[in-house]
Amino acid sequence: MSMFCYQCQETAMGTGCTVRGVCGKTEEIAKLQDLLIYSLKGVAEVVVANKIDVSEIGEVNHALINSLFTTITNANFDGDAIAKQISAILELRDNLKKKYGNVPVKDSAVFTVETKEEMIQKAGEVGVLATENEDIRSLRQFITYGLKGMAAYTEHALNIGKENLEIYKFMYHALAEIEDDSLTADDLVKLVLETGEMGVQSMALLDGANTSKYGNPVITKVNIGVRSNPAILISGHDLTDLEQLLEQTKGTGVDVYTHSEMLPAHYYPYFKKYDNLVGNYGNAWWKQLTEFESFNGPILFTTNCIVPPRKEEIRERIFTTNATGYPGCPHIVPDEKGYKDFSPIIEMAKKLPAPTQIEEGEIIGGFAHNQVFELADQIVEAIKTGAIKKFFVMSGCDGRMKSREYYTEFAKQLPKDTVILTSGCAKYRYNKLGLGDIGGIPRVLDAGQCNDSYSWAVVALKLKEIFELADINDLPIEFNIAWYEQKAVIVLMALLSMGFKNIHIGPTLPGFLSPNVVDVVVDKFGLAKSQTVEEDMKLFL
Ligand code: SF4
Ligand code: SF3
Repeated sequence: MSMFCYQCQETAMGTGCTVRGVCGKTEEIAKLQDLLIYSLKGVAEVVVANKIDVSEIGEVNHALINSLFTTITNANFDGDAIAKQISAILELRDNLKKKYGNVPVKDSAVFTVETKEEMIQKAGEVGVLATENEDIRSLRQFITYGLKGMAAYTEHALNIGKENLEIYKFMYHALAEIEDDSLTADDLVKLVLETGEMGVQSMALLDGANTSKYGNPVITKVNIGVRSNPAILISGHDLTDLEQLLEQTKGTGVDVYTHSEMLPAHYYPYFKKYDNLVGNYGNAWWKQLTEFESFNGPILFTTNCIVPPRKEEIRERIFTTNATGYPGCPHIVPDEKGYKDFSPIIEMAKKLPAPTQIEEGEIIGGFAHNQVFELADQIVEAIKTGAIKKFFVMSGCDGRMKSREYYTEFAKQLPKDTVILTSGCAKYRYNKLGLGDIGGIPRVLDAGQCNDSYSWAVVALKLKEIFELADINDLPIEFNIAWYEQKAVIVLMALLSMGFKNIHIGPTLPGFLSPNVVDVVVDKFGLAKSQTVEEDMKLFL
């Protein structure tokens, strides 16, 4: 076995990628990512052992979240960039030791490596399989993946200038705890829930950051057709990158289209003033190889998910920023004021043909918590009269697996008195089906990106209050979540920590959950795997 990774839903055979990632990750990238995580554990050891006040170590906090984010599925395939990041983390770790003293003895806090080869060799000793007990390994990885998702949301908030020091503090604490061999499985289950609680905080932080800067999302119809100008496609989740791109393309004759998880940007009032923000092109991330081809113009990745481009012609049009990276693709870094120079992308766009139309029409979204609260009377009335019998939270991710057709079929077969609450790229499985409305309320309500799953938790709490229920699980809300990468893991953990029970996830259970850990989550939280559409329809209704 040359590598081992089982962090995402597409992991080979449902158990682990051992030769090459299904995502395209090579042994080298997998190992460098393992070592980056291990280096972060060393930093955490130093911070925790020395009781360092996190408000004094801003640079380390930011490197921590950026590094965790770098290891998320489909974010970074650039080995040189990851190796550089490892060296930077080790330098920060050693500077902390010099400044704060009290060096802990754990290997993660003292090991040294110089070259990429040494890094790869060291990684062989410290990867996922270094923990022999499969249940402890499972819980440690569950927490690690939750932290990765949390880091992504925290970084987007940071880009807007918003931070919550408690989140950093928790991350160091959790990374140090998962290095601690004295912790039992029960201790780690407790830490899973604590991670979920902090996940709620990270989504709340990002929600606050996004809405304070860009306004509360409002109901919006988004064009899915094209115009005749040359254009740039922006993908990922970072709204500050979109803002800078729109500012820099203003008046240049270059249009901007969103892709995949950037679609919800259209819902924010702030972006409506840009008349060159034309619409959303294409679908979820996994369709990018064909959609990038017909888009014709350059593509900017602000976060995952990158699919390694098979054609050189497409690779040449890809730019990355933030935690993303791909070998040979220009990576745009901000100056000390946070300004990113997107002029190479704009210049490239001007020389390329306009996008080829692949769809036409509009899709509707913008149902984040504030907008839903404005419709509260209408929704409560519809529940009371029985016009709406049930809500189905179908947030999460989309992916390549054929079995994900389940979600389209499930949406189609849901009775007409049910409403789908969605967020994340999972929506592309049913947001163009034309499922109609119930007295003016669309049957698919899109709150936004995966982090906006937070909105559905807020809405559920509000409904619990309105209907004066003792238990949130007494609401007519079912959860049928599609997961793919580690942001969905933190969303799931957050829901569990909030007390939501009987959540169904699919298309498969996480490969990183060992049989015993599966038993615990089934027992404690009623977590279940989605079955066939027919079986689940019977069960839910
Ligand atoms: Fe495999 Fe997923 Fe890991 Fe990629 S991220 S190597 S597909 S488990
Ligand atoms: Fe999608 Fe990658 Fe998870 Fe943000 S963009 S939800 S998969």
